[in-house]
Amino acid sequence: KSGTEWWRDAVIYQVYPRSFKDSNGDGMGDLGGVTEKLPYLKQLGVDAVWLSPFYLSPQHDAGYDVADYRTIDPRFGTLDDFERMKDQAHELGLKIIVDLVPNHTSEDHEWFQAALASPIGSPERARYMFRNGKGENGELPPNNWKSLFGGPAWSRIDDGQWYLHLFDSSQPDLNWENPEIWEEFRSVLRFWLDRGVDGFRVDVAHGMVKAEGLPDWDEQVHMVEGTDVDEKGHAEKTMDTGPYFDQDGVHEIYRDWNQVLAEYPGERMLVVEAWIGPAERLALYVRPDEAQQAFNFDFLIAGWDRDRMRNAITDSLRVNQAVGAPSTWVLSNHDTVRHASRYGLSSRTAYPNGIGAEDEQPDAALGLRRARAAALVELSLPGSAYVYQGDELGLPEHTTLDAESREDPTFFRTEGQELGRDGARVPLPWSPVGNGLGFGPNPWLPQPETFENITVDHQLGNPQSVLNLYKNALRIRHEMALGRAQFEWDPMSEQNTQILAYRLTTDSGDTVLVAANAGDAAVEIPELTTGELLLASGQSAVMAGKLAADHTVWIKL
Ligand code: TEU
Repeated sequence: KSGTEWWRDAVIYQVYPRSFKDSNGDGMGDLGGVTEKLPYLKQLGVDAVWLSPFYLSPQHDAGYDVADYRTIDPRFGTLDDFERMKDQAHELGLKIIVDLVPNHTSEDHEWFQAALASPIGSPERARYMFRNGKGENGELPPNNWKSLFGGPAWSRIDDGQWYLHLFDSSQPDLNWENPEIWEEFRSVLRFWLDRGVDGFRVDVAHGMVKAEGLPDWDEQVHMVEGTDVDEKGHAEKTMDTGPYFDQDGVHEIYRDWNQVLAEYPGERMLVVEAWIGPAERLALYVRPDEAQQAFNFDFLIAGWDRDRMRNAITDSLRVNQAVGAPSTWVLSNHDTVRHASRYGLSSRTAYPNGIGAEDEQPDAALGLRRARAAALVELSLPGSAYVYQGDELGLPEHTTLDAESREDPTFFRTEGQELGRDGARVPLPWSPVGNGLGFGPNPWLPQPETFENITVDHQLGNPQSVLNLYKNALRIRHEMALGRAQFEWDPMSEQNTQILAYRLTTDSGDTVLVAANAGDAAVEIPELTTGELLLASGQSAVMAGKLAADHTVWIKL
């Protein structure tokens, strides 16, 4: 698809390397495992693979704490393993996107070690956010910022200075006012571009530039008003833009990187991870001279709620059209509760950041039914779709992991109040036979019993499986080029408040009606009788001209 900006309608599969496939039996997935399973991804029908970080790291935040941006962590392999994986992917026609973590390094990075070893005011300190504390002896942190993982965002070192870390204390924030940082990241980009990567996923892409003077966080100023809130009052928080997020100056970085990518032949892309609202603010990151895509988390947090999904779709298409960028559609990632479980909670819009120890257990059957229905929405919308490894199996969250197995710093920093994200990061079940269900022996996180009957092998052999639903959806999506189709809401969406219905007109002039029932009762859809049913989210989706609750259909008109 060269010359057509492949990423505009690409389906991009997120590999979480430590949990995908272990090729050397050390309990942790690796690049060899990815290479081994590339044919699986090809068969599934995706266009590209995004790999979460595999760089040298002490793994305090599962690799989002990078000690060396140009070295592969030995747990995951070598640069040769990377080359092999990339070459094989390209031979299969799959693009490769790697993760870039520019907001912070690991405390083990040589720069941070040098900063600790150098005096206050030295150029080594100036690469990070060191400040003197408040109070008589500087014993109070420089401001009131909190770490996103819980606890304070400042830690104090021996000589009394404090350093900023928006995440774990092992992840010191870089100082993007320092030109040396700009130079280094240009060089890191070129290092991987020279090695043939097709794109980068930018971690905490809205965080590198902090507000002038590092003012205190103020709820009155920094909370985005008026977003829907679940019964725990949670959703509003996702759109906290803070004095540390979404500062106008951050766009200079994307303009700079856009130029770096343009030095290279082929169509390379940046996708930014920015948990911000409203949609208009997010669209600024995908202006023609910045990044190519931004994750659409409004769609993710909309849950299985008709009105919120509808608004998220309308807003995203509108703001992206204005800047000429494709919308993206995301249901889950390694930071959120897997949607097959989230959709099984009593709130349709349950906040995605973790099921608490005291919380209700999800209704697995309900969650799975809705996950299948949501997949047919996600994979039919125009633009680019992200599939997190295991989405295609309908994997549930592991909600009963014991404390000893957990590794996510959010669990520790909140003293267990938040269970954290490990439940969404459990190694994939490939086959029913022993050895970590085909992942490899002694997986770094134990798999729940429920994985035993939903392995890839089981699902390949069952025409009704989630895996085959994904394969069918991706095949039709490609054949009809749905990702580039014209979108319009079907009038049904005005008349009926539980139906999400839209029409897609393809380049070859076909029209597909997508109808999802996010209500509680079956609804009559006349086109079920007059049109051709292309795909249904389940065997009981359609009965007597009616679309059952929690189901989606694709109908060719
Ligand atoms: O996440 C950034 C982020 O802002 C949210 O995902 C959220 O704050 C977090 O999940 C709260 O628990 C990115 C990565 O996706 C995540 O895995 C890393 O831990 C984080 O950055 C730090 O690098």
